[in-house]
Amino acid sequence: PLADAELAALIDAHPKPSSISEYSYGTAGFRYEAGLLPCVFVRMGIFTALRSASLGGEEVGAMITASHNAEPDNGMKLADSHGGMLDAAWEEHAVSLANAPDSKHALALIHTLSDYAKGNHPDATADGRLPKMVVHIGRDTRSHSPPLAALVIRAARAMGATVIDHGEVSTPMLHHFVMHANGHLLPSSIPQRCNESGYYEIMAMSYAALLRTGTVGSGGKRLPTTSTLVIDGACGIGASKVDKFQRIFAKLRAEGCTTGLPVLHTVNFPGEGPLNEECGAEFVQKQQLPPKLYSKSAAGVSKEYMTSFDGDADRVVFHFEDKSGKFHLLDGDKIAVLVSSFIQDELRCIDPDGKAVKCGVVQTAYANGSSTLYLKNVVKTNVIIAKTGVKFVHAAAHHHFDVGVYFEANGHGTVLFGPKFYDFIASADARLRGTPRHNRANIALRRLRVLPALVNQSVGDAMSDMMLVDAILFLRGWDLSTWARLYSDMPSKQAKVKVADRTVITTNDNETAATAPVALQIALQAAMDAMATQENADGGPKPRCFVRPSGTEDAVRVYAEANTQKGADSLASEAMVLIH
Ligand code: 16G
Ligand code: ZN
Repeated sequence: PLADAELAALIDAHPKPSSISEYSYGTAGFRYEAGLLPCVFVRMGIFTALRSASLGGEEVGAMITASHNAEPDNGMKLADSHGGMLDAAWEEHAVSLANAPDSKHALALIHTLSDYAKGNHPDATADGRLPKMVVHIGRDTRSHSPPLAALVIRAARAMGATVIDHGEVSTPMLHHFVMHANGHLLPSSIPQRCNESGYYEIMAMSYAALLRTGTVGSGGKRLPTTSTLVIDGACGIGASKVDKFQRIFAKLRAEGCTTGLPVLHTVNFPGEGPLNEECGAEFVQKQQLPPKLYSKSAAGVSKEYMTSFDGDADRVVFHFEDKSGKFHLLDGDKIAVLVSSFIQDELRCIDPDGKAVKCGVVQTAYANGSSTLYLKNVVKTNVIIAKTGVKFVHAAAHHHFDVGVYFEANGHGTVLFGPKFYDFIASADARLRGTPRHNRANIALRRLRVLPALVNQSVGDAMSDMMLVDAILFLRGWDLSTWARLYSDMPSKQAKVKVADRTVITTNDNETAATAPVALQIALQAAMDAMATQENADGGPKPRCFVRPSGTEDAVRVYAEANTQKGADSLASEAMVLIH
């Protein structure tokens, strides 16, 4: 029996604001100005409990954050029991519950969902009670996050759920906790650690193990230009967490593990400047500009080796200033190239035909054409273009590949390792046992073996991606300029157009072409063809332009790339005119 009266009172106390006609679940959950959210958050506290019950007591999570948005916004990302994004069918239930007109309608829905949960798990339900429910809650550093989190917690408890409140954490940490809480879903080679210190420990140990493989025979060189890594925390949660993580380095050093450890110098802590403003991954990647450094400790800092996180630390990009003071950005595409070529090279050291494990990269339409061409022609890997948004690229990587690397150009990404990869490691382990440690296949095996723990497989993770990239650069003996030179980005231009109704524009599955209005795509294609003739570049990627309705904002987005900045700008302007 549910505590109907208590639930109704909570729902009634937080009615739907009159300015909202319908809450929508965007690409990454609910995201609104903080003042509009109490209504949704109460209902999502109830909802997460129901989701956990529907999975027979598997643990789920809710993260309170608006990621790279400005400080006044907040939002919620939901984590399913495997640690990844909420199941699509349940997104619809979440939306229905968020929009129920009053507590009576909401309760009807709550009863339907709880009956469904009971029906699915008859063994787990005693005297008509719901199965066990466990909900993990995390929040970012926004000033309104604690009261909003308190609402979610109250509502989940009113449902009878056990709530584990992790306090201030990054989004990927919350996803990690949920993934690790459901130990039976975790590959056996990954140690189960469902708390903050365990999260750091797994990452630090696997990172150090990866560096150590550089001391024997192959690679392992830290250049002076990579000895200090400067981390722009976007004045958000990531900065505080890197600082805690860094303390483990001190322990490693004390234990004599000094090989190649860089100094992590964090700047832009919470409170030092406005969240995500003129700093952080979103600003740096979209504006193609270096971040403003708010911290006092940033004075005179070297800009040769830098990263920027976004406000909830699930995105990372790298950047540096060269000797002439010019700014260079290494975005998610560059990370995909670095990581996928590294993994593939190591796999080939054990399996020269590359047949045992199917590797591939998932990108979105925003991936720079040069990166796609490089992946296909130089890395010689499979490339799939999927719809924008982590839930889509993640699903594609999981579905198509045994080792699936996905990165959005904006810096969100990770690597997924499937069962065939783990089998491959187990059989290589048996075959290579007893071979000398400097044997290249033996080294490759030790490198590959630690990756599933170093990488956060639940979702993109700025800290974990940063450590992975740093380790690969160390093993390759590269700095950011060597990495940047792998290929040159095609000049590109992004723009957005406010329209009365963005839904009149529809696209194909991966958003590379518009399907309606029909005339729009014909005109875009003509513009691309004309640009190709005009620029007349041989061999390289062709000029490209696409438009898509945003999944997070009331606008249509435009992307264009060409062989010159002028060409990209003019293609984008043509597209903007066509949309108006
Ligand atoms: C969300 C997505 C991000 C995507 C962006 C596109 C997640 C966690 N985040 O922020 O991956 O690039 O939406 O926004 O999925 P848009 O649809 O407004 O262009
Ligand atoms: Zn984010």
